[in-house]
Amino acid sequence: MNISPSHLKLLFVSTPVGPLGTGLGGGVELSLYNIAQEMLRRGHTLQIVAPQGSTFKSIPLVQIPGNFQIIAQSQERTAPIIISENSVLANMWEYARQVQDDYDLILNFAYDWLPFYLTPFFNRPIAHFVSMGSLYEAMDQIVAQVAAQFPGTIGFYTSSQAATFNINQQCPCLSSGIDLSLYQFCAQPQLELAWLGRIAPEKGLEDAVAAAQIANIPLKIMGKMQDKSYWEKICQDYPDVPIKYLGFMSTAQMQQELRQCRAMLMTPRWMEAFGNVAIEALACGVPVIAYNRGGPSEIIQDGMTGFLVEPDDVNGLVDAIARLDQIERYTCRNQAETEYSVAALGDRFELWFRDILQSL
Ligand code: HBI
Repeated sequence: MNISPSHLKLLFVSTPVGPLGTGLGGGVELSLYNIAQEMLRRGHTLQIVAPQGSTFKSIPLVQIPGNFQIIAQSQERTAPIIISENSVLANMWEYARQVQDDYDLILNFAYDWLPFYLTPFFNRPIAHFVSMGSLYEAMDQIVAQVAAQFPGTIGFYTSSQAATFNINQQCPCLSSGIDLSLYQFCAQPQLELAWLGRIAPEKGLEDAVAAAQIANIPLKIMGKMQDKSYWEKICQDYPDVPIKYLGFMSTAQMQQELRQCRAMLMTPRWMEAFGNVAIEALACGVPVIAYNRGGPSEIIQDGMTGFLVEPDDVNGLVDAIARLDQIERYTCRNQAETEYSVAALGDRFELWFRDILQSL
């Protein structure tokens, strides 16, 4: 295939769990936006296919109607594949099938079985960016099948995330990146802590609240209210803790709150594939105290840009909070600039795309 080295025509197909810009897509929304913006900045042609109601300022977007996909993390490991009638996932991929010849490469952002199953039926290469660790058998199986049939086309955030899938080949780990110009470094924080993420059981918010109670430091909570009953139970279990829920905010508003904090707590119950919120904190100069599992364990430099704590150990969080004076806040900002800029991210994705196209 004659690909001009400097110009690619890229079709990005979104996560089907909700419109882009609502926060329902979690960290993968931020990844999708940043990668798309950087590819456009580099002069590539790009189109995003996303559910109706998506808003991504300044990026070309085709909005597809249909019913959202249920979130994969709510399924049992042996769950069957579920596709609703008028499925937005199926509709997005029917659109991709119709327009595929206008593009050199299709990049899939959905953590769903269908796009993987459809891969051999397309006449254009499909790269799959897998945004979570292993969650259910049918997905593990189809991911391993596509990895075997199309080596190099399955990309992950981190190697610990990739390791949860039984794929016996080295897969590209693209890490992540953010637009650092949106995050202002803060040298003199307030006496408060931050917690960011979808309010959902897999994020372990109750541990951060428990740690804030013991340390007696106010905790600011930001992110999409995904599971209201989960939130209400935390409020009942911890009635007198100084916590404040600020809602799901724009990056500008969120970083304005985040940058003033002494530290951010990351308390994932599950194997967090990456943890974009960790690099957002580092970009503001905010150290991250995280459970030592999954993505954060590959991001945080223990004792330098935060602390890695024994998973599910609330007292470990409290001990780390007491040691925050050890951390030089500018070291956090510096790590974000070195490893997690959008330019570094764009280099990693461009290299991945070229490797795939050259292997055809
Ligand atoms: N569930 N079915 C499904 N499909 C997705 O693309 C998906 C999801 N759950 C969560 C999610 N994507 C994102 O929030 C994470 O990948 C970050």
